Amino acid sequence: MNHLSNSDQLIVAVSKGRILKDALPLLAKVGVTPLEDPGVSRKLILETTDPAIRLVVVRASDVPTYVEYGAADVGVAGKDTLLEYEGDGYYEPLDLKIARCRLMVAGPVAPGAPPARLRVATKYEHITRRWYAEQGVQVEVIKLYGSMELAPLVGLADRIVDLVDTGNTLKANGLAPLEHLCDISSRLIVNKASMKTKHARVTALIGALAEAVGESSPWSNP
Ligand code: PRT
Ligand code: MG
Repeated sequence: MNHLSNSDQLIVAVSKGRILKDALPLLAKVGVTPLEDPGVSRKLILETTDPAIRLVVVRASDVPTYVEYGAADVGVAGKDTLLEYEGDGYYEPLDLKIARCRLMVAGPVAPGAPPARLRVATKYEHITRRWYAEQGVQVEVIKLYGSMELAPLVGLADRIVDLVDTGNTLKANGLAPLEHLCDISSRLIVNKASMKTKHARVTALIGALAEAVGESSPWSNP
């Protein structure tokens, strides 16, 4: 049985950090502004100016989990996070075109002789394995949780797979971009059950956001 009182309420999970920073102005355009500053408030669930929408601000890599399990109806997450998550328990109806960057292989500007088997350090273990498997290249993938750029400098890895925006971080560490895996931006994702049970609310939000990002055909492609 559905909780009828909940059928009109949406919970939106947004990645904290830079995605939240870019998502807040977009949400404001569709009438959704948190009543308390998420940067200051200690509350984990924030009421917004839309009485039917509440925000939860969570770690980037947790957004698809919240949405897949229906703890949030809708989420905002980087395509990098979604590709790494490898789940299909949600729809991905809209490219929000925020927090854009590129996922790249990078390595030292002046590399030594290449080893028989490259060691690649990354936070994106699955994406990296798939990428090199597609090329038929055998690599050793070393999972890191941050500061990938450090790995080649201290001999932990020959390459890294990381996000690049301006390229300044690579440059500052004597690294250069070598291969482009894909372009990244943040996406709107939707819980599959919510799409049915809260259809009107969910599609209204998708439509409003689509318009806000200049997308003409809102919900054409479930
Ligand atoms: O805390 P947690 O580990 O969960 O996440 P996080 O600290 O990585 O979160 P945050 O706030 O950095 O946001 C991560 C999300 O923002 C990513 O999943 C992307 O979808 C998006 N995004 C967009 C970026 C960048 N651009 C970006 N440039 N995330 C990270 N970077 C980093 C990159 O990893 C590198 O260290 O910025 C550096 C490169 O920037 P440039 O300008 O020097 O090239
Ligand atoms: Mg962080």
